[in-house]
Amino acid sequence: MFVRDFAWGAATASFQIEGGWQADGKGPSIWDTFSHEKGRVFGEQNGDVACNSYEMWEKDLECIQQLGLTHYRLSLSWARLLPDGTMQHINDKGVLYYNKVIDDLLACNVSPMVTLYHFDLPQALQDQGGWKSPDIATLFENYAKFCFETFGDRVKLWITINEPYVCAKLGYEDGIHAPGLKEKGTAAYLVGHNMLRAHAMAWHSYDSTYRQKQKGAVSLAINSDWLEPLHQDSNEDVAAVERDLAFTLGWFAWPVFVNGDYPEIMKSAIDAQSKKLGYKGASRLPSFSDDDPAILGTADFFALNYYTSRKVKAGGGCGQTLCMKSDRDAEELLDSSWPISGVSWLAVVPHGIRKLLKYIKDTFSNPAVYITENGFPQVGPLQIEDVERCEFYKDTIAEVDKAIQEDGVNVCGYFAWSLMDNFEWADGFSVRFGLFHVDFSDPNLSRTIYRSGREYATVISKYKSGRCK
Ligand code: PNW
Repeated sequence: MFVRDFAWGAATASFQIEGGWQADGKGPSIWDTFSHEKGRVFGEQNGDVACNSYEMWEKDLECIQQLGLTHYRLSLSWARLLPDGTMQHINDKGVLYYNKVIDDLLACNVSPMVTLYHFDLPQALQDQGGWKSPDIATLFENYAKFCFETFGDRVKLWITINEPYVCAKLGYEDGIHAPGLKEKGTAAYLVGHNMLRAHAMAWHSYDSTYRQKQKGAVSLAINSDWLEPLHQDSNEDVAAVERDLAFTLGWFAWPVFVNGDYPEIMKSAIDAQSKKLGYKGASRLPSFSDDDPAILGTADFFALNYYTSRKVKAGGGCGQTLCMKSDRDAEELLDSSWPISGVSWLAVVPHGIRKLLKYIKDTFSNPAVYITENGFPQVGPLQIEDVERCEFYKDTIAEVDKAIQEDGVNVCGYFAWSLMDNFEWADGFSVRFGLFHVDFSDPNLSRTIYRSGREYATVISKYKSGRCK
């Protein structure tokens, strides 16, 4: 059963919805740069306008009210608040904008969950090395402190960094997200390392300076698929699952929740591969030193983004060159019995969320868990009657319910991705994750509720009614 104070939310991210990319003194972010380059995003689309939430926040609020959400997860645009990423210059208009959003939410009895970083680094910081530079951790800490100071009297749930795995892998290994680098087998580990340092410094500063007064909670959002061996009875496949989990969920969850360090299996696999390929120099996976902030214990809850599941077997590397895929020596496959959604990476596997939640409970000492993202994409012709997505949410929420009731997982909230159709990164506007449809061909960018939005509202009102009139 979902308890009365269970958080029923929907999530968005600044770059994906706001537009106003140059409005009122905002500085450019790496996604502005990236999406303005040819060949990066589907149809050469960009986030210049997106859902225009910068000007149309009231419309978003109407959607939030229509769903009856108890919580709304949004992210702050670092470059809207601090145009060059540093405290040299504070953009008051940006502060005003987020103050209004937060105040309006609270006036409607909706609690904000605020992400500080959701993929959109100020370009000025990228120009100084971005997440590859160790200096980024202090710059992020200063930005985080500024946000705690400015908004923390009203915001009680914070996410420092959204999906460090996706930032590092897609941005620096695969090159399909900003900043579009393909420095295989090296940069992503460094980026992940600096993200962990940055996250930990922000958490420590909240803990020492703001917690007592503001009484909030801070975590980082970790994305993970549920992984199963291709053949249950194959020891090789079982071992491949363990490696793959270490390289995805474990990469960020081990340091924060288990022992302050990367999983042993990840460290040894990377070093073995370096040796095999004659890679000279320090380990490609940096180690934490005494000068680094303590990483262990720097999360007040577990924030999970879950979308899909995979079957795993050993192998699938990239030959004699360095790459993460060879390091992990695990190949992810789809199961033919799992339906594929509109996008190739998202197989529909609702039972995976229950298994993953149980795994998190058992592995990380039964933490409080917020499911900070989960959703289903639509591509091709618009279907306002999105029956497949309705099934997806119904089945997934039922699995979360079982995880709570039967497995005793301490799930505190569920956030659907996303409140409305938006800029889906490299897929532009061609992939729609919304509970509301946004008509991007209409100058008014009108929002229309999907059937899944109506059904989600019914679910919410069943458990909690009358919060938002
Ligand atoms: C998450 N992939 O990112 C993000 O947090 C959201 O901003 C995004 O819109 C949502 O999932 C849906 O994609 C991902 O290619 C982006 O595997 C790409 C992938 C996974 C997650």
